[in-house]
Formats: sequence, C-alpha cells, structure tokens
Amino acid sequence: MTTTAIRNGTIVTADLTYKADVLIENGRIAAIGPGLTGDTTLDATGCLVMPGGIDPHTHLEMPFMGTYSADDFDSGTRAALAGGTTMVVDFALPVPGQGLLDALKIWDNKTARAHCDYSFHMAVTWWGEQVFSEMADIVDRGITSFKHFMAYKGALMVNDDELFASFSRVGELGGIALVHAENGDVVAELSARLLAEGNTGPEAHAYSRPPQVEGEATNRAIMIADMAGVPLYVVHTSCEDAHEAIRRARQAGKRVWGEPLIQHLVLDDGEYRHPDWDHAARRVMSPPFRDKRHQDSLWAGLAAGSLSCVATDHCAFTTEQKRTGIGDFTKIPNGTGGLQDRMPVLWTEGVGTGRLTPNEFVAVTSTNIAKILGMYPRKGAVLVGSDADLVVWDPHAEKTISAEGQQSAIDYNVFEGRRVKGLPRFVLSRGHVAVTEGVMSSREGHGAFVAREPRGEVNRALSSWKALTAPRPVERAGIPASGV
Ligand code: DUC
Ligand code: ZN
Ligand code: ZN
Ligand code: ZN
Repeated sequence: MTTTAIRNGTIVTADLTYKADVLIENGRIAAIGPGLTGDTTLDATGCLVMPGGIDPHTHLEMPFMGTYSADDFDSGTRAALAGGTTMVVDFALPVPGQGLLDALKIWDNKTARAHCDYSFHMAVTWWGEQVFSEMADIVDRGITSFKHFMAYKGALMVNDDELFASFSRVGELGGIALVHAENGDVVAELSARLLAEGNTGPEAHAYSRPPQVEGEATNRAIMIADMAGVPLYVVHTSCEDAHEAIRRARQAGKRVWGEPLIQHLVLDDGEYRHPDWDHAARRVMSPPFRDKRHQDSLWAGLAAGSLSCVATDHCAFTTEQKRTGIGDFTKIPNGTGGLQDRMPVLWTEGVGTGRLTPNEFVAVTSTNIAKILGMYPRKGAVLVGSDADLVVWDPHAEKTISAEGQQSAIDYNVFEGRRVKGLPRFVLSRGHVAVTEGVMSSREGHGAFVAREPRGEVNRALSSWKALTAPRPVERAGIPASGV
C-alpha cells in the first residue's frame, strides 16, 4: 500500500494551529506528528494544512426555470477541487407528485463522473402519505437533511401546513430541516406589480425580493420549526433581517443555523444597476445581493458565531441561458457560480482583512458543516482515521480571478477581476492528489457518496411549544372530554 506524507506544514483546524506532518494511507489520515515519511512526499513548507472545504449547498445539473444549471457533477466537482473544496452537498429535487426515492435515483445517476465526494439533501416539494413514509427510507440511506422552499410559488414552494407536517416528520426521524426562506406569495405579488409598471430589467429582480421577504420567512420558519421540534438550517442567509431572527433563536437555545454565501458577503446590489444587461442578469440569484449594511451584518455573524457556514448555492447558467429573461426579469434563470472561488475569496476578504482567524475560516468552510450535517469527524477534520480530504494552503500565492481557464462550464465569472491572496498548493480527495498549484490531476468517477448520520437524541428536547403546553384534554364535570 503506497503512502503519502505532507511534510513541513502547519496544521490548522477549527480549534488548533500547530506544526506537524500528516501521513496518508488508504485514503485516510494514518498518523499526525513530527518527522513522518511516506512513499510520496508533498512539501508544505510555508503552507497551512487544513481540512478540505465542504460546500453544503450546490445545484449541479439541476432542472430549473425551463433549463438545466450548466455545471454537472463533472465540471462542478472539478471547480470545487480547483478551489480547495473536497466535498459538495447537492439537492435531490422531486417534482411535485414524484416520490423521494424516484427522485434520488435520478440524482444518483448524475454523479458517475464526480471528481470529489458528495452527498445530498432531499427536497420536500409537496406533501402526502408517500412523502411521509419515504422520508424514513431516505434517512436510512444516509440523507438526513430535508430542504423546503418557501419561495418559487407554483413550482417548488410549500405552504405552512406542509412545512409544519414535514418539519414534524423530520424531527421524529432525527434529521434537520433546511429552508429557502423568502415569502413566495409576496415575491409573486411584487413581481407582477413591477412588470405591470414596466420594470422588466434585472434590477427589478432585487426590488421584487427585498430583505423583508427574507426576514419574514426566516422568522416564520424558525417558529414553525420550534413548534415541530426540529433543528433548522437556513440556507443563503443574505440580510440582517434574517440574521437577526437566527441570532435571537440561537440565544433562546434553539438549534438554528444560518449559511451566508460568499457572493452575498462580497458583492452588492449595485451589480443589478450595471448598464450592461448581461452583467446584471448574470448576477441574478435568489435571494439577491444586498447593500453594505447587510454585508457587514453577515461578516459580524460569522465572527460572532451567530452564522455558522459559508456556501455558494452554486447554480451556474451561461449568458445565453440568462438571456431567456430579456424583457421579463422573472424569466432570468436564478443562480450564480462560485464553487472554485469560495475558499480563496473568503480567505482574502475574511482572513486577509482580519475579520476571521484561520481557525474560524476552517470552521465556517468545513468543520461546522460536517458537524451540523452529521459527517464529523469523517469529514471536516484533520484527525487520525478521518478521510484525507485535505488542502495544503499557500497564504502567499496570488491570482486574479477570471473566467478564462476556470473549471466551470459557464462563459463568465461573477468575481471577474478580483485579486485573491491565498490559494491551494495541493488539494487531496481521499488521499488522491487532485490539484497541484492550479494543475488538475483529479480523477473522473473518484467521488463517492457520503452517507450521513441522523442527530438522534439531540432532537428530542427541542420543542419549547410542546414542553410548555403538554397538550391533553381537560376533564370538566358533567361534560365528556374532547373528542366526543
Ligand atoms: N436560488 C438561486 O438563485 N438559484 C437556485 C435556487 C435558489 O434558491
Ligand atoms: Zn434557495
Ligand atoms: Zn440553492
Ligand atoms: Zn471530468
């Protein structure tokens, strides 16, 4: 069995920073300590050895808004590895009426060419007996997180009764509920009004989804999750209004996590007023980019621990696909890329500016995600026995981000022209060296499905509503108890 030694680096985890070598055998970390040697040596002099990034939120080859997102599990996972991300968690999306197991089969079939490991969240896009019963089978297969869309009315959106039923079931099964929190009814109404007033351009996309629609839905999801007794993970938290709700819930002891995207942290709503239609439309995603006040709130949340993870919601569309929305902003496919850029941009804008420590960087790009999603310490850790999903990070390496030469299949990059300092020297996927200073040596089909654990006991004590009301009928003299 051949072994690989990463020598002379500084290990950086969510908790610790120390000098040690890492020995890899059979795709796993076999030893950590001084003076380790292997059949192959990777020189980490001047570099940090960190757990590979985990992107908890991607949409590869997803059917959406009349088309498919342009990156599949081939180009998408190559983009991930190129930027130091060694695992992605994508979404299996049943069309309303379709069974969860049938949808999972379809998504399984997309992954044959994956270059890095992956898992899925299962979306609940409708409610019925079949969904209720198949949720248990999905958890048995290691998919323990269920996504709900409170927006995309008429397509993916579920109403509050469905949310409550599904959240309750997820809680029972020891899983966690995910929400896309925007008030879909209000978005639909605002969109119709804007179009009627002649606001058809990409700037109207942002006007149709103000922070209030996200703040309202986030508050609502938190309250429903509390009544259902389920931990809640709020995807793409983009504004103070949503962050405030999450902060308050966490302070009250509720299991609620928020996930800002790298795009929302560094790009603002001025992008939608750019005179070039293509430039603006390429940045249309939901929720939209916000102004600086909201960005500051997100950065503060990451430092304070009220926000837990940084993702991309990578859902890339080509310029040609975006142009279906000329004349009607509601038809611009929603989504942006970022898989290759999340780690370098967050390092540059977070660690490089002093807003995050290197350990916090590891926490929000990897370790917290692995813990919340039930795959720690197999992923997200530098520990003996963990998968050797590692990034040897050169904090001094620099480049200017450009669409040219990127792994993503699209023809532009929303971070075009941005200078980053901090890049991977080596990226390892279960011990296989997939990237060396920007040169790819990843293997198509190397990526494997990662089964995750339910949260079990942690879920039981959750519902403050059940604990307070302990519902039971009141006996009254001469009148039968309820139910008669
Ligand atoms: N938002 C996007 O911008 N794209 C995919 C789905 C979503 O919620
Ligand atoms: Zn979403
Ligand atoms: Zn998404
Ligand atoms: Zn390939």
